[in-house]
Amino acid sequence: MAKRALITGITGQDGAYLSQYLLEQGYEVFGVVRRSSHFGVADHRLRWLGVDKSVQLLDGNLSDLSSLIRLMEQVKPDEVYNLAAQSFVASSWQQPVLTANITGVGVTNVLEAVRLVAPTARFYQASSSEMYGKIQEAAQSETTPFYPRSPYAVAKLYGHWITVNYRESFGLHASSGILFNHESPLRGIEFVTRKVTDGVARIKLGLEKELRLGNIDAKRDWGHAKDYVRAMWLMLQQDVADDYVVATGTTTTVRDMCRIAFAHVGLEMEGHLVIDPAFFRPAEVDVLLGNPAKAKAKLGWVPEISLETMIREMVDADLTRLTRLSS
Ligand code: G4F
Repeated sequence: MAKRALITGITGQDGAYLSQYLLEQGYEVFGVVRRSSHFGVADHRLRWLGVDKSVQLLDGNLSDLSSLIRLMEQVKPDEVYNLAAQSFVASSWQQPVLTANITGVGVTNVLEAVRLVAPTARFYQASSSEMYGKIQEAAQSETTPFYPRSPYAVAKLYGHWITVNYRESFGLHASSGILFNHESPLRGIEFVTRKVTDGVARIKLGLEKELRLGNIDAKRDWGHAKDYVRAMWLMLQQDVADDYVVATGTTTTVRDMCRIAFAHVGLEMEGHLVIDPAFFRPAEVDVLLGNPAKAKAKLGWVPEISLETMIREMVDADLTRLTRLSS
């Protein structure tokens, strides 16, 4: 019988790529979606990957435990992937309580539903490298102490530890993937890589003249979402649940990432890039660099797509989209 996977956050970047990956493995895929009056908009990423007709979307909400309990009873999942969150760091200063409720306490709701209804299901929590914040070690691994620097990171830290706690308290097969930044053409426009690739495509097509960014000295360890969803799945195939850093092991400044995007369309970024203090954050994570040695050794996971290849793919996808829109 086909395995059944339930994904919260299925309409996001990772939810779409994970759905595609699990369908390729022969899974039946179910996704939790927040009810909205904007019918037909939420599943655009699933449509982009051509998997919208192959997944079943069900109404539910991370802040409503009873909806999650009902979904567990209905789906009877073998694997549960908790990807839903208020995931934009900058917004977490504007909506700190919502971020705490969904990105933090929401994890407990999903874990409770698993514990009460589907205790043998394997659980994946989308933890984040943002938890390292003001880094305590040059390359961050599973043993590096955390120092969160935003309401988002504080909420993610709660989600991480409640996952560890449910594993230790109730013996759930609950794993936490500490994923470093991961991007793709399906990335939301508010995140810096996609903002850059969209901006570069607009400038190339003559639709805009400038690209306004905040702190371009920040450094991130960027990988491709397609590679990273494979690591999520591998974690749930292990006999014993555990926590894993998923990263490339290379860090790059926003400035250099930007340069790759401009160079791809034959432009110099200097004439177009404007530094705008509006995009600076109240507290910044200056540098993130992951050490993925454990994921490599235990999961056999290695990233396959480089930053350069990914940024070029994103710029090309934005050029295609904008050309279609403006013709
Ligand atoms: O792309 P970002 O918004 O991603 P951030 O804050 O690192 O968080 C992302 O990765 C985390 C994993 O580490 C996830 F947990 C989280 O959900 C999200 O997916 O910003 C990256 C860097 C920051 O240092 C930011 O200050 O880019 C800098 N930046 C400079 N100018 C900008 C901009 N970021 C954005 N979004 N917009 C700018 O104009």
